[in-house]
Amino acid sequence: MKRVLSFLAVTVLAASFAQGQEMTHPAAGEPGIYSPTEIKWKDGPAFLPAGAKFAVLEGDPTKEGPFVMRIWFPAGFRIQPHWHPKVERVTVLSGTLNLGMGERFDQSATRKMPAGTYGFWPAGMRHFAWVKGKTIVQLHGTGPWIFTYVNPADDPRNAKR
Ligand SMILES: [Cu+2]
Repeated sequence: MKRVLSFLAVTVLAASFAQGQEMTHPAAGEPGIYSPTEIKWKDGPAFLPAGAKFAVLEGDPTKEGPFVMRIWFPAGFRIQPHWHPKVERVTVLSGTLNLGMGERFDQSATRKMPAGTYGFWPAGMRHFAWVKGKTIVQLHGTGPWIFTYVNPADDPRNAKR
């Protein structure tokens, strides 16, 4: 059944390309073309403090398998020290991400990642970040994507309920 469905999906995809149609509004995580003006941003993700927005473009970061997501940070946004059990891969699309390594947030000990920069760091590496102006990053990797703060008090998921 799954094979039939993916065959159908590929056929539909091929057909829409053949007709020269743009697949302008794919559902989040579904095959298609995601032009920057059509990306549907949502508040979140839940592991970040309020103010950020995100959009999942491919796959599902909560499940096994590859995913691509974007995160929009407002000016002045900070991400406290945290780590992931898998390699983190970040492409800065606009603005500048300032990234530091270590268990303690230190704004003066960060490296500038201006638009166009790519970086990846190993699983388990403790790191933190901040932005001066609005910044968009693209995160791609393999789910499930787990985000663990060094200090649990920094985790907004703990503040709820
Ligand atoms: Cu991270």
